[in-house]
Amino acid sequence: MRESRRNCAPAPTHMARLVFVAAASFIALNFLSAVSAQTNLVNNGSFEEPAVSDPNGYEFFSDPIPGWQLSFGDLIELQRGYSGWSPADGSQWLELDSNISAGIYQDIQTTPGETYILRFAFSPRPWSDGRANFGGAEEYDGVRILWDGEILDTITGDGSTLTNNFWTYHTYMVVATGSLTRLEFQDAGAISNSYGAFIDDVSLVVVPEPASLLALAAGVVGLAARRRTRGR
Ligand SMILES: [Ca+2]
Ligand SMILES: [Ca+2]
Repeated sequence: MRESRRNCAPAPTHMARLVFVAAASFIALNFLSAVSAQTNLVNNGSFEEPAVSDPNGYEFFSDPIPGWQLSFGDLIELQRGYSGWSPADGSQWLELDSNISAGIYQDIQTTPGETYILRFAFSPRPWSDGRANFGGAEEYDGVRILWDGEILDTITGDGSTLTNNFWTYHTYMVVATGSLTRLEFQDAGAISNSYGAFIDDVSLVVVPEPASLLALAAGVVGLAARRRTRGR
């Protein structure tokens, strides 16, 4: 067996596989840290302004608030510790069904042709505040995400068994076609009833340019080569 194996292409050694895995992990980690180091282009993406001062933990604000404007709906509702529920980031989050269904948007300066990573947290509204008892029951809460007027995705969730916010993060790669791009979130719940989807921690960052990723990859190849030389 040993003899025939020698005549074939050499099987990757354990060390070679380890180096490959280490290199791939190194690239992935550096890519992620390069992305996270980018500036968040979304203004007030965590909905921390204006600060909710109502002791009940929720407040309705007139349109607009810092960074965000209504595309439809009447008021902008922010919550802060309402019913003991937790934010995804900071202290506050936004409810997309305030008095009635609402949509909010922000026009962001972008570079045509550039790729960005959009990320945000979504939670259906928990029913633990007795929502079902005061006519608030609906099958699901939801959010529709629009980039430059096009629907990117629609996410729905059932909060009927939740006792606290249940945040999930959603990430998209988007490309800008103009120097100003509209990012919009619309309520996509079953009914307009003043109970709806929560969003928080919205970010948009530039994807690191291919040139810097190539430099990274070159660095990894160099590292692997040095290891091989040392191993001989
Ligand atoms: Ca927040
Ligand atoms: Ca609703």
